[in-house]
Amino acid sequence: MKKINLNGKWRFRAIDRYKSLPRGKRAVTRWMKATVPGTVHTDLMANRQIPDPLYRMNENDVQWVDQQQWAYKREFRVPASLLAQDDIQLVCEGLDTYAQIRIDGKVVGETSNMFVEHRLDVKRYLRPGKNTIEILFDSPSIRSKAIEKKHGALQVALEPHRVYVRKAQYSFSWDWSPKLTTSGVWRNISLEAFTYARLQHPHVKVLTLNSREAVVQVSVEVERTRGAGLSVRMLLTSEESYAEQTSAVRGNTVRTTFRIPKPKLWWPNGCGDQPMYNVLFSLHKDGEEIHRLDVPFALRTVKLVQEKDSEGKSFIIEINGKKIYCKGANWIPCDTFIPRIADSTYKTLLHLAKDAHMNMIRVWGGGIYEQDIFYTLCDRLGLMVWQDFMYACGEYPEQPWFLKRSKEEAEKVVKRLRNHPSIVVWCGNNECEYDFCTKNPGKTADDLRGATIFRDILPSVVARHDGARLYCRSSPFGEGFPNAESNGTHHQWTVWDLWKDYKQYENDNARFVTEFGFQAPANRETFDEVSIPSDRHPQSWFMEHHNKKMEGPERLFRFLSAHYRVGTSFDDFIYKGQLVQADALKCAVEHWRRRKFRTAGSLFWQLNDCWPASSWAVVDSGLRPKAAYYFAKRFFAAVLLSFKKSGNTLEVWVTNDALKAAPVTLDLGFHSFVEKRIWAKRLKLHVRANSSSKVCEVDLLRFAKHDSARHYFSGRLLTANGLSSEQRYFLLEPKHLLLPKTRLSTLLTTVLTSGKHGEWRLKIRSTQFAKNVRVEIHGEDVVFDDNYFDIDAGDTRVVRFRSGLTARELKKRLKLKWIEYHYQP
Ligand code: BMA
Repeated sequence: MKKINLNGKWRFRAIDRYKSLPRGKRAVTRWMKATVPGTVHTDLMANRQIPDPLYRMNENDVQWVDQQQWAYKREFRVPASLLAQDDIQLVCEGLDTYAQIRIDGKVVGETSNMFVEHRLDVKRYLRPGKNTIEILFDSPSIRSKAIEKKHGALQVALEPHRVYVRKAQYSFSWDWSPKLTTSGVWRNISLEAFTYARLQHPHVKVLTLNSREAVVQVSVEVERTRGAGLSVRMLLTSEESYAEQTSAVRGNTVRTTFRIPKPKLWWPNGCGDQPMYNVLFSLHKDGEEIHRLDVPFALRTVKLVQEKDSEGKSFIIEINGKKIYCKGANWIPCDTFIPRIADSTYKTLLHLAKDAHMNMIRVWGGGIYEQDIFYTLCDRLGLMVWQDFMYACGEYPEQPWFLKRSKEEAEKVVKRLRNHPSIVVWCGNNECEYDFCTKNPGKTADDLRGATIFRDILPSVVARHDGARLYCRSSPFGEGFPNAESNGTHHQWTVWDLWKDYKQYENDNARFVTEFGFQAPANRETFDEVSIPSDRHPQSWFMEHHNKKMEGPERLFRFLSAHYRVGTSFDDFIYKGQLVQADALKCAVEHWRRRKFRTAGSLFWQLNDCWPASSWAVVDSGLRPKAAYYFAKRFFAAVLLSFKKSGNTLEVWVTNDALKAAPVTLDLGFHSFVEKRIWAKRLKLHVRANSSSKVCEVDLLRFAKHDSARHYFSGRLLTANGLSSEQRYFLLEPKHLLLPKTRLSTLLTTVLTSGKHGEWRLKIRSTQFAKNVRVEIHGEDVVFDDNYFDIDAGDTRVVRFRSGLTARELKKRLKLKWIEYHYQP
């Protein structure tokens, strides 16, 4: 196998065909420098032809970009030795989207699906020496609108023509995404040449698995041009095991079975390790290796438990025979311009997810089938992946050409991703049936245009080419109404979207919640990067532009005013706005975790963002966590303490996600804001493995004589590993609490100074009760081990972080903020 990489320096220009340019703007038809992989927008930016579309309101001024056709070209040299090979393929891992590919002026292929790899046979077009490749991109919007005109508009949320084009749907705008419809060579491009044969589509499938033995079926397809005497060697390795088999190539597939004694199982984060195995496939011709593929995999089983019960039917994911409560978040593409996303962005986000005790990430259906690094990291970090197919919020065409494209896409995607142990669910789409049935009362999911794809095509592709994972028709989906609470999966959007406040979450008894969420502004530094000082007001045009939800900005105030005192300071708006989001997600998750396993999953909307905005993300596009991220670290804790008010009783619950029982100590307290503790109680408990139960009740009437604006309850749960969970219960909304004036003093110490980043410990002491203390190192992006926490009167709190700054610098830049009402007793 020989490879010529065609990434790197290209040239590009507009083709003067569509004239819809803004007045005064001339088409950019001279050749300019381009970078591949990339997008037209990022190349135009690099050539100073457009300003940064994410800055201020620039998005509005660059809408002409996707109304043009664009040409990309480069030259490359073909050595004679390459032409001597049997077959030469142009491998385009991703073309966005309507592309015509030419070599030396001759059309070698046309593509119309950005999600999949295209391989084109190009040998007959190549000459020894210099060759030119040119790729012409048609306007995705103009093209899809023309197709829509021909075939008719479907019932679709947002831009309706988008469903006709197999392209990331958020790129046509979403309720968190700007409308920046991209084009370009967005993944690697290369030439691959081979003689006799090459390997493709490896598959490692776990047939049976128990503690004594795993049986795995290993197969690979062989694409052949000619030749006898071919064989495939399959070498299975792990830290301890080694096994090998060689098979002669007869048909198109080579298959064998391996038995692995004492298998090491792959577990979701929090339940065990993620040991990986590997199969090395090597193809030999007359004893000489001509191609090899290396395939990491892991051993685990997935089962969905759907059993009838008093509430309807369960929806529980079992891994290796153990029920797993799924904790996590929804994932969207982490930039408007995907090719510029660095690997480090994936690492940062997924490590943040793991550190917050998440074990599942849902790749949402309006984005992309993610880059390889995403799945590799999820495999290693124990993050189960709920993988949607890329269809969202609408009907989809059912013309034969579209169904064919859907099937081919699914086959390529499943074959590409099926060896990743992290992927546990394939899901047909996002909200198509739910949207349709809501808008068309009396109709069923089968009446949806596109049902053929989600009901028939996708599950049969999954069964045929994978066969070891779950398939769900949509998220949400279940029997009866697609968003029923009694069975299947559920999206909870009454709260926030329909303007209801978060306490309503406690009335939702869904079986597995794949979406619910609450908006909050991004962090100050993230907005600062794309704004000017006059933009930095909660109600500026900028802030409204950077919130894509209809009436999103208004809702931020509605919920802020329900819980916190409202001012117009920008910083206060961000700080408190983030606290409302954090409180909301906490309320929901704690409720659903108490219901374990009647509710068996809580995935909030959304982990990340694609641009600087007010949105449902808990980590903003600058990769800066919002308050809700730190709350998630606490509400997803393996052993969680939570309070639930029921009449005049405060129920105390312990939820244990560990697969082991745990002895714990529970400390309860009742405090005033200015004294340490008025009442205390200690309980020694034994919490069962993988369970949730009410461990005691506190009679609130006993405390009725104390002013509810000045007192609160606290709880601390200690396991053998130390503090596992901590809670406070306030009798009133924060806006009505009579919080005292307090003084916070700090002490900074080094834990470790070796390496690039020193490790620091910051002790914070508060004279009186301090609510939601935010620690910040001004101008430095620091992720703390905890933040936005409360400190009881006279108590000390320690936070840890890493930073390369000196102690002097850190002290200078240290800023603390908390809810100050300056109430003087
Ligand atoms: C659901 C998602 C997304 C959307 C989000 C927030 O509908 O599936 O389509 O962005 O809610 O409104």
